[in-house]
Amino acid sequence: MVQKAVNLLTEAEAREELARLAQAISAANTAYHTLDAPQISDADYDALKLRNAAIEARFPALKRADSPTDQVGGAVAEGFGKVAHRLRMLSLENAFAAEDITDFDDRLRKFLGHLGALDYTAEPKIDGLSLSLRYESGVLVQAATRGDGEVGENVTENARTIADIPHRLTGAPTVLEVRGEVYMAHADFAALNARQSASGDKTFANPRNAAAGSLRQLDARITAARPLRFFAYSWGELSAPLAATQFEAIQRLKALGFQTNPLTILCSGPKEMLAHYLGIEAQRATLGYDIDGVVYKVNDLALQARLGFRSSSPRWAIAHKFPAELAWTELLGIDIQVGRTGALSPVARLRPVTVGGVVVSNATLHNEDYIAGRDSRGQPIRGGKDIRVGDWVQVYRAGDVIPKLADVDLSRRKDGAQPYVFPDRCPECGSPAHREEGDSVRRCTGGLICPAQAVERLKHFVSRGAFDIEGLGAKQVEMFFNDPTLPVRTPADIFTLAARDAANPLQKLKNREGFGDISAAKLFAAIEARRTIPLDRLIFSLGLRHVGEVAASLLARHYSTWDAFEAALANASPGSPDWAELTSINGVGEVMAQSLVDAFQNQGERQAIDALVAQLTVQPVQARGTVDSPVAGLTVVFTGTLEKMTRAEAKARAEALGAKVAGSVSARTDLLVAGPGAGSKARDAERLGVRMIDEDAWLRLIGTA
Ligand code: 3BD
Repeated sequence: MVQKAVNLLTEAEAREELARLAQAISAANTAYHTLDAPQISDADYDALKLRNAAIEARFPALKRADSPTDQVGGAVAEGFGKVAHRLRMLSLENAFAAEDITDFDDRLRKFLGHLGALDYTAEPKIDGLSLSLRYESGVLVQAATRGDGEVGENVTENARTIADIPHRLTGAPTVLEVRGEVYMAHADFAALNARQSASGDKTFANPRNAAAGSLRQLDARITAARPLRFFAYSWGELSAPLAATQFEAIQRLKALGFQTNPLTILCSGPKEMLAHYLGIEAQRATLGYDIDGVVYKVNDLALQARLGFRSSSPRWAIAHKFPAELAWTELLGIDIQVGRTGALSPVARLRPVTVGGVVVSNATLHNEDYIAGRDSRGQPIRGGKDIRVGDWVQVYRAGDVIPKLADVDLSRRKDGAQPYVFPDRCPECGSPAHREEGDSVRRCTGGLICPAQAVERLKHFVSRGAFDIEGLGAKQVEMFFNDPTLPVRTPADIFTLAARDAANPLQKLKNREGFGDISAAKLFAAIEARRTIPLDRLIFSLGLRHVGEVAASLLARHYSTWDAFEAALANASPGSPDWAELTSINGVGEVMAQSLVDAFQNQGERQAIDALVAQLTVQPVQARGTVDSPVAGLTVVFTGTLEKMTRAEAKARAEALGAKVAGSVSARTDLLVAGPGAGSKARDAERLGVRMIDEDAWLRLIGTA
């Protein structure tokens, strides 16, 4: 076939050809990876890929969601491509006690002003990993892992090898994202481990790890040989609604060809939910796959929409977890780890023991009071029993978090066991370790001269919400920290790495073990790409005590530019105008303000910060108006009786639209929404000339009347 030159293609022709190429390349990939039976020659395959890339280069706007450029294709793939979820993958709130479930139901009914019982779906919580599948016109075009909920990994080729995942759907909405859990059944897991050990390969600790390890194989042929399964339980972007209720939506997914969990039922209120929880718990051991609880979801999708979500989890769902598994083992020793802020954290070194299918050899001991058997207020915990090296202790795992201790068995305590003496010097740098009034932890006072603090600060610096430099993770940071030729001891050193490597003709990074031409160049490029950084990320990356991601964002939004932020902190001291401004920021308290001021007025810290900023271009952050709505940025007050929704719902909705909701009317109020029975607030508004509207006008204003 004679092909038209790329530069002669019209836009319509290009679009058509990209669609054809995506299909052809995907079919070739499947034949090669999944079926292990290539249907076209390598040269033809390369020609297709090249043509696709050339068309995309000329028409970048036409690049498809399932572009072959982003797929894991041949053996050259170095890692998975990133996929930004069009709709965020949310988290689930956890509950452990029955009261948490009745509280949950009460909270929702109050929020909605609902007097009768609410209906919920109840389904087992599969202990696997979540996956989002995107179908366009009924064709599976992309599969992405959850990642951090915003950005996941493109595992399309791998997902195509899972038998439970249909490649084509009939009768589906044009755009349909199906979300669910990838897991491995017990029998398949046992057989896989048997095969692995027979072939001398590593075995997996539990089915969840086996599922994760199998899905995240760069070579889809390996995934294809692993018996993965998939249950659909939710959805993302849709071009048309699936149904009016959660239960019907799941039935619709089943009708489309997905596996849905057969233990999904409808419940009316907490009594039935708890009964189903006990029923599922009783079947847990015989299900044939791991579950770690039951998930309840409000059935009516219109109510789900009204309930919305806060920060990252929906208000309308909750996970009721099964009690954690427990195991007794011996405490071999207590190690002290030094964290980013100097905190000395005691860690129990345990004789390895299996807890819920995972071998545990460490557990957190929190702090010195915890070891001594006291809580932060000096009240006894564990009945006041302290923990000594050599004791028999009970460990448990709750979710993926680091294991904890539940109890200590005094009857097995060895003669002569001594109470643990918490160190008063940093085990890493020898500096005094102080415990401040009101603080539960002891901290190393060495600051950046303490190598442990410096390394942890660097790890934080390159972490996800901070600089997030590809190819420079915790492991690489530790390597570079102690590197004789290319040491990285401060954040600024990261940005001089390439220049220092270029200036050293003898020991190039690319010639080292674990590196090569490509990986060294990639690392330098990834660092270069972060030389321009938004102010909020920069502030968070500094890793200052009490300054997390949310605070960093508030600070950046308030000061907008690095210069304004830096000047304010360099000049602020309690009582000064800069201090007053700093602490006036909603969400910034005295403790955080002091931590910021301390850092910016400490010589060592200042030097490190200045050297870093000298390497960067800091992007200003917009003050407000990130949400595009008629009420974004307005300060709104609700008063009187609202008839269409509760006060809580009105507040949540206004905040979701970018408005600030205040409790009382002042000169700074932009809008008073007054229902019947409005009293003093309406009079205040009138006196101050604040605009006043009724509930219906409010609903029209926000476009939901
Ligand atoms: C399951 C969120 C919502 C759609 C948010 C309500 C947190 C893992 O069987 N429903 C299920 C299961 C998980 C779910 C939702 N329904 N979210 C659900 C879920 N039946 N496992 N999850 N997830 C999925 C998560 N994963 C990793 C890290 C943090 N959160």
